[in-house]
Amino acid sequence: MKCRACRAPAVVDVRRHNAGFCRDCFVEHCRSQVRRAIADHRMIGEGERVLVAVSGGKDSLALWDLLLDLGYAADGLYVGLGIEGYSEPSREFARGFAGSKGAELVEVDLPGVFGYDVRRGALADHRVPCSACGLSKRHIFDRAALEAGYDVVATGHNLDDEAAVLLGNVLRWDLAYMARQRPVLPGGDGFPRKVKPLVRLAERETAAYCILRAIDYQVEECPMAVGNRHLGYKEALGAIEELSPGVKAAFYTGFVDKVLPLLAGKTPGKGTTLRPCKSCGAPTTSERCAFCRLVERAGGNPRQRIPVSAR
Ligand code: Q46
Ligand code: ZN
Repeated sequence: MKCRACRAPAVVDVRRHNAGFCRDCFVEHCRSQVRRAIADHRMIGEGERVLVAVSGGKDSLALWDLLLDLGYAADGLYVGLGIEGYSEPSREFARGFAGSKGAELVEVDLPGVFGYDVRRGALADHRVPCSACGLSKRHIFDRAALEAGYDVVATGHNLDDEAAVLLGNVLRWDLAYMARQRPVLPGGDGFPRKVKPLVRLAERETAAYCILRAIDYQVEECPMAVGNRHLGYKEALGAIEELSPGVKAAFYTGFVDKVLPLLAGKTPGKGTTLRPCKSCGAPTTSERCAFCRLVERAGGNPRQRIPVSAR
């Protein structure tokens, strides 16, 4: 197979585009997909400071690399989840990347700062681990970004992630969740803007990107992911994509272009009054936010501010 752009021998094939790419043209393909996502959805404005949610995996490191290459002022934020055998090596991949680029990595360690880990938080708050983890990460990304003056938080959700979440929401016709599943969540009311610049790239492409750019990343799956519904949805969509290349992208982009505009006004919480959490000041609908309640149940220490240590 030849590269679609320059006719050199191809090293990566992207079946949904029915195209192969050589190394350089594939990297350029990834850049142009990210450039287009950012432009189409007005994700990042000129001169804005970006905080990239970095896990040490392929998606977040590819995202960070792409944003830096496209000239954005992008720092990383790594949240240590205290997951044995997984969190520490993940942090080392994040540090390794930051070191190789001379980029700034901010670190917040859940056990060190808040006195609990994901497993304990989940048990204490009667949640599955991914729910306790997601709640903790969202809170920390939001607070850290606002406190440190970033304009926007960028996450590494790729096309496969978004299509799998969408499938789950569609199977239940969960209109409120569907309305929130946007490539950009606008900021305001005490929340930073949140963007997903990788929505036009599949998981296989972000992995190939890291390999071709010699980016070392955590290849192990999180041990807490076992039984996660979204993994099943991803597999199901993968099987459909095999039969019909391109259908996954059509499913997701069709939703964004045709369905999301119809869901305006169905966002959960719309019209409810937010007030500052009594413990941490984050916007919430109750006296104390869900994060502070989780921290307390897990026997940890709620914090007024998030101490970030830049490396
Ligand atoms: S890190 Fe956290 Fe993921 Fe592990 S516990 Fe679940 S949500 S699977 S992105
Ligand atoms: Zn709080």
